[in-house]
Amino acid sequence: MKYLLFLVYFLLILSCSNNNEKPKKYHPNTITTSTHDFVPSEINISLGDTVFFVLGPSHDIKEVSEINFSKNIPYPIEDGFNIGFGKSSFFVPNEAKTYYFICATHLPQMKLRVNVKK
Ligand SMILES: [Cu+2]
Repeated sequence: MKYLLFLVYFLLILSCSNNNEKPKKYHPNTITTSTHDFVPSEINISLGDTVFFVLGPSHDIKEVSEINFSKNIPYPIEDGFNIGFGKSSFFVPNEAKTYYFICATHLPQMKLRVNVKK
């Protein structure tokens, strides 16, 4: 009887630990999307660090100039960084400066600053 109780207990533990409700754990430098926001909307990193992106299906991301960022103009920087809708990717900045990103669909709300220090 004790053995049976132990077995039931063991199976219960096993079934609880195997569910898929655990929150996904990403690298700390990961930008995700929630409703109409990048999460976080600003990130501070060091030169040489990698920023990871996990975008929801209704969001894309484009690098824009500081001026277009402040004026909510979704015109991308030529040869700038961008990711398509719902895609995951990563970005390795090669300069210590602030990089500006937007999701064109959800301007003026959906913006991201990546501050890179030396
Ligand atoms: Cu968006």
